[in-house]
Amino acid sequence: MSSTKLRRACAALAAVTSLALAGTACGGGTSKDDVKDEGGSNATAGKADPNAATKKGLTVGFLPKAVNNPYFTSADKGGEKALTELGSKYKEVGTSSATDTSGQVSYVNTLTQQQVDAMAVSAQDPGALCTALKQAMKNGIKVVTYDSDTKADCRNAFVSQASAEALGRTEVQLLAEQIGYKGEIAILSAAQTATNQNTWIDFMKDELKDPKYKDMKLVKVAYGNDDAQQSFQQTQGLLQENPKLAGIISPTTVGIKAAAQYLSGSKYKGKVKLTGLGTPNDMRKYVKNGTVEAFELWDPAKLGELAARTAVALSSGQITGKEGETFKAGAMGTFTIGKDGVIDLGKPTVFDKKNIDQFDF
Ligand code: RAM
Repeated sequence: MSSTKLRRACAALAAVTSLALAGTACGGGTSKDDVKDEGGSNATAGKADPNAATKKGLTVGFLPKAVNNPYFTSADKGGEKALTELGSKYKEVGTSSATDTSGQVSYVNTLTQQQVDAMAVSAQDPGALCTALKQAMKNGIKVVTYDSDTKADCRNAFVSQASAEALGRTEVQLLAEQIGYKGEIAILSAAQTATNQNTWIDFMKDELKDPKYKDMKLVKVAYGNDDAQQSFQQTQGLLQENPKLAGIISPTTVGIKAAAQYLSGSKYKGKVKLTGLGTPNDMRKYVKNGTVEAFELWDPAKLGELAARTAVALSSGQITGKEGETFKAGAMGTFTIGKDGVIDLGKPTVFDKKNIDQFDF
């Protein structure tokens, strides 16, 4: 059996049996570092070859936090488009809830069992997927996280939407300007375990330590679980429990839309300020009706495209995920891998009534 076939057989076995059994049956497991690619190039070994040919005919599985979130529909469509252009295949699997961590683990195992070449995963939880992702990598599958990361040793690279620090700090700055640097504020987040939101919230808290925010107080972090109804109810609860609330930051497209919907139909419209991360198409009407002044986001389709191109570059051996490696991502240009295997998409855009009509996503 060729090394690739053996690796694939072991991958399938590992996904359906206990890890110990698979390990024994596969002679203790094959390290990704000693797997040679059938095409002859040392695609999975420790050294990147930036001039290696881009492989075609690969299958890349996308596993978003939740399949019914329009943000991920846009992101994954970007991934699909890029893979089609590159002559590879796209597939998407995933749970319908952003808090079904065990469901997400099962989908990692499913993709491993299906012997995909690479997977792009937006993690619902930083640690829960690790064992399954490591098993996938052990079997030669390239693992890219996008949007929401796992631990650095549980994937080959993380495609980040923007600098997490800049996102966290600018959301506080945006709200501070809107409330005149004064008053009680709250955060309406997604799932309590979401790696991306929690990282941004840590930077928000750090930003708030600056003396210029001394008259602002974070009174509560609520979780709407990226579910429209729960986010709507959490917004309602925040305002009932905190009648002096001056503003809300919602760093989730589902949360900010639901909060805007609630505020827009309430006596708080235009009085309690709302900012965070939303899509221009979701937020347009709330900007136009005076509920929301300004918010930010990146283009989700570009994030998905970069995740797909990173997966193909990894599978082609052009990069391994080490800091300093560079690769060409088609018309998106050249990207350099940063510390801990992080690749930044770029800078987010701030949307307000002046520019919102220029965007359609
Ligand atoms: C939601 C998800 C996603 C996040 C965006 C901003 O759609 O929580 O992970 O990146 O919002």
